[in-house]
Amino acid sequence: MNSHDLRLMANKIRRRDVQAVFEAGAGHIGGEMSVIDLLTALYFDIMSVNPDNPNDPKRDRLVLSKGHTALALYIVLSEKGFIAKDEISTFLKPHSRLNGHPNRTKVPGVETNTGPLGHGLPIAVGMAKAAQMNDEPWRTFVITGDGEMQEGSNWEAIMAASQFKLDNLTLIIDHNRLQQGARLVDTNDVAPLRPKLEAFGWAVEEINGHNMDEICSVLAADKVVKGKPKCIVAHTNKGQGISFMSDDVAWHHKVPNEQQYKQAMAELEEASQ
Ligand SMILES: Cc1ncc(C[n+]2csc(CCOP(=O)(O)OP(=O)(O)O)c2C)c(N)n1
Ligand SMILES: [Mg+2]
Repeated sequence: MNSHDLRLMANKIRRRDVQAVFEAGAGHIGGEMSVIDLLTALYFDIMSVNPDNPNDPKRDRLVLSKGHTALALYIVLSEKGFIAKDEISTFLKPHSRLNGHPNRTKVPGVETNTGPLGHGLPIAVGMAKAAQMNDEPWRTFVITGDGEMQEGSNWEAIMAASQFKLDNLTLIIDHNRLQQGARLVDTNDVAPLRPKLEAFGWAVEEINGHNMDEICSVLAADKVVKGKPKCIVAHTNKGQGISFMSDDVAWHHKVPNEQQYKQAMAELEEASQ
């Protein structure tokens, strides 16, 4: 897909996400809007995955460590063909397999159960280590929230990845400057992230996490730095694409009312023209 088509796809995924949150009466809309461009680029440009064979041993792996934004992943997986598009309307309903956090035993294409923050990166380090030990070429990607980087388990995993020289591992930090109920700067400010990761022996790049060209370029296989794990600090906005949600901590898990829903859809519709 070229970057124009990737942008249209991300816009479509945003609209489906807003509709699903509105209909379900729950979700993590802010963090979903912030991660959708990253997920779209990964699944439609970067990763080698096969919806007809979700467990292909040679597939690339994506761990969505910020599992509270599962809905965004479900919609990407439905657009990619892993699950039916009309299944999205079951999100959070009784007996649906599309729970508030992703479950690998239920949903094809989900690599790891996540939700408790701070677990995805350690698991991804294990995946990348397995590929390295077996001399396999597949890559492991993991997306964490920036608030999530306050979890100590991440920093143990960061040390291990560097020690093991896991250059097949890419950590993408969705750096939207907000966590639940507060700004990072007012709680436990992990920024700036680049010098910390570099001090731990990682190769670090900073990008605009809503610019498709930048995302695709930085994630391309030819950007791998031999012997070093890679961290992409993706500068993003919580609520990206919707004016009244953007950069507002209230929209971590607030649900739009009917008027807000209509306005959000109209803004996204306009951006797709
Ligand atoms: C270990 C753990 N503590 C608390 C929570 C509750 N929780 C869910 S999302 C969230 C905030 C996450 O902020 P961030 O990582 O910045 O994600 P984003 O801004 O992308 O939504 C919290 C505290 C959790 N899921 N896991
Ligand atoms: Mg955040």
